[in-house]
Amino acid sequence: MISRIDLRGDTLPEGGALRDLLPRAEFDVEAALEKVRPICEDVHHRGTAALIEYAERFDGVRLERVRVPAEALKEALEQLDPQVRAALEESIRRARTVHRAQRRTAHTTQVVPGGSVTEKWVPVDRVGLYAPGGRSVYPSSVIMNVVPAQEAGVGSIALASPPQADFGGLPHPTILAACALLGVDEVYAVGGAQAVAMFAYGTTGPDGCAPANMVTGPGNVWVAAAKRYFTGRIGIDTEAGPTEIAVLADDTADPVHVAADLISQAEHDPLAAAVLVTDSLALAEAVEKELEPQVAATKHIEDRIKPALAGRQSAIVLVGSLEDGLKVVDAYGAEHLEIQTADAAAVADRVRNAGAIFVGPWAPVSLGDYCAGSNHVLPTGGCACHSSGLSVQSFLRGIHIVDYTRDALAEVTHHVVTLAEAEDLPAHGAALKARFEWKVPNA
Ligand code: HSO
Ligand code: ZN
Repeated sequence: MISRIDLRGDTLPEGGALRDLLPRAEFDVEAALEKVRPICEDVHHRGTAALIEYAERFDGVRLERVRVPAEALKEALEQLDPQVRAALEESIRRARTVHRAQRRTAHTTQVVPGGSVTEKWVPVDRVGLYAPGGRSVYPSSVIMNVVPAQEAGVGSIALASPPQADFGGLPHPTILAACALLGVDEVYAVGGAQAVAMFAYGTTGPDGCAPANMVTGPGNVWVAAAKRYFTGRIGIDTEAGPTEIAVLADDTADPVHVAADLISQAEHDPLAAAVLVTDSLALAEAVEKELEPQVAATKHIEDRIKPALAGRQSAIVLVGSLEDGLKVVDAYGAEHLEIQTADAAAVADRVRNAGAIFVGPWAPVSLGDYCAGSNHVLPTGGCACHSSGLSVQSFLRGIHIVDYTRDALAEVTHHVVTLAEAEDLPAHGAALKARFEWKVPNA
């Protein structure tokens, strides 16, 4: 059901060469971009009329309007199963606790007497959040996007999610209920690339949506392509490819837990990746054995879990030592990395590349998906080597405020002039000289 990559006995190659030995899903955003471009431009030119047309074409729904009425949000919350409501509330509470602690305050550095630089943190004005529909109706992702934006102080938050034929053209009721719980009242029944275009360009008219400065949230390859299309014009979180779990485990790990955790993320998508990295052949064999009955006992077997585990993006990677295991997980840069080894905290401490790290037997990825307090919007496809998961910081801009007195400027003028001349930009230097009767200090 899952292939093996045996790296024992070899000296591991470094960096990119090691990464090339490891499994990864094909996620061709560039190819999708071709199809997405005309859709985005159509939304630009025709606004809501285009959105209504795409809802019919892609979602099979004839919409009168795209803005979800306030009563629909209220009703979705009233009809929400009380246990689901309690679980969502707990998830929100924990996420708020963690994200509130991430807030930054302004900091002033006195560079020289009379010269200071302050860094202040300002939230973006308006954010558009995307919540997928179809196979992935995840109210938990609404929480993971909305909470950090709110805690950052973003003043205007709108959400888009595809219209569902089964729910009278509204987004899924649990998505609406999550919005109501979080106090998000501007919601659009718009899906896919067209939702990103709606936020990027804005639309006018009675159901118009004001343009947003940023778009965040998971989605399929079309959503990722639209985010790439608008990068530069708006801010994005990440392009969010298929989910990945890597488990670094030794012979102390419980194969039942490891198999269950691999399956848990394989459940998302046939392209989801499940990778076990271990120095224990006995564990590898036990996990392989354990996968069969556990897969057979769960739900989305044929359409997602089996293709995900059997796909080229998943594997059991055998390594000669835990040291090599660490090199492998760093080269892979998993979205989620579990450490199931002796002294797991010390091993976790040494990991450099991962979206989030789950330490020891009692912190499975599923906990982080819902109720750890951590964020589940994380870099995929190896982007953990350069990017972080969604946080309060994602929605803030750090602005430097430069404040110098006359004396402090005079004291450094000769250095500025020298550098300006070295760069053949004399007018830069002249901007300072114009303020003084120029004389090289200490000359
Ligand atoms: N594991 C997914 C998030 C998710 N899981 C939503 C369940 N619902 C990507 O981090
Ligand atoms: Zn998940």
